[in-house]
Amino acid sequence: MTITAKRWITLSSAILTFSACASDTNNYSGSGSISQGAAKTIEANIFECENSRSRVAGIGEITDSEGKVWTVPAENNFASAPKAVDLYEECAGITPKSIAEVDQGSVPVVVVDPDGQEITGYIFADNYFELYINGALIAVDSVPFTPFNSSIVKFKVSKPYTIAVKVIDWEENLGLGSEDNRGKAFHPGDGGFIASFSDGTVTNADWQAQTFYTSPIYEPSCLKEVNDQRLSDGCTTEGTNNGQDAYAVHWQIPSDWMAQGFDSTSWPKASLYTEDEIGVNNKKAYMNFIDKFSGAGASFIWSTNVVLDNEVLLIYEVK
Ligand SMILES: [Ca+2]
Ligand SMILES: [Ca+2]
Ligand SMILES: [Ca+2]
Repeated sequence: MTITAKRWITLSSAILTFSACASDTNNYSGSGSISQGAAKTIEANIFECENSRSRVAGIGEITDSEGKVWTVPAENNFASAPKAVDLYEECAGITPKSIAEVDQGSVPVVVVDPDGQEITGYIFADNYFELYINGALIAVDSVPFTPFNSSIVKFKVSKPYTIAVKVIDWEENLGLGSEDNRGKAFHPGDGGFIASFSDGTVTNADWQAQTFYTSPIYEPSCLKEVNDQRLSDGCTTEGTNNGQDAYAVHWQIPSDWMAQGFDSTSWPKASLYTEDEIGVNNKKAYMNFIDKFSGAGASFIWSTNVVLDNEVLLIYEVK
């Protein structure tokens, strides 16, 4: 059998293309699983905004290089879990100018321990949070993506107790970790989480933060790991108009991560971010209640990369 010249060229270019892809993926040597390109949209939009404008909040699935399927931006309980009461939520027309205008007495109390202390929490997340106390899901954010909102929760619990929060920096380009923003079709959005509680607990560097989904990554060799630190500070955070082939790294979340007693001692400490870095000075959902956030001594926290880490778990034990 003879191979014509034309057929040989087609074959060899196919081999070259394949090895180029394979070597890019092989540049990644970390503990996660790597996928490339856009996810398949599973739900086009899980949130409708009546009185304002919101980015489309979809959910997708993507298959990694070994055939495992991952949900992006993250598995979540938005559809089924109780929503936190809104401090500020433009889609629902809830726009108080300060905490004094909020009827805090009407916020339902979730009982974790019947003889515990009643605690009020004030929360702002870019973009979405799910709050667990001692493994019990207290409430989830009422707005998954935008507009930016803020929340109030109440629960009854005895010390010591464990706060566990899943935070998601939502994405428009599912599986690609990006959104259409600042003139770029694939602009990597950023995250950020801040909260204070009436027992004096605040978000700070004593919390632990671990990423489970990092994207967009254009050159997997930029990723590093040191012990349990999943580092992407060597990776670009620039937007692009050609982000459709971006990589994403996924790590499996332990099923009992939110439980009291879960061993997170190897996780990194939370990284702190300023209000300027998160960009909240034009967000009324934050500024109208700033005395419950930075004014209460709380800091914005996330994992080590507030731009590229899109699904982050936060854990803190209140003594
Ligand atoms: Ca939100
Ligand atoms: Ca991001
Ligand atoms: Ca964001």
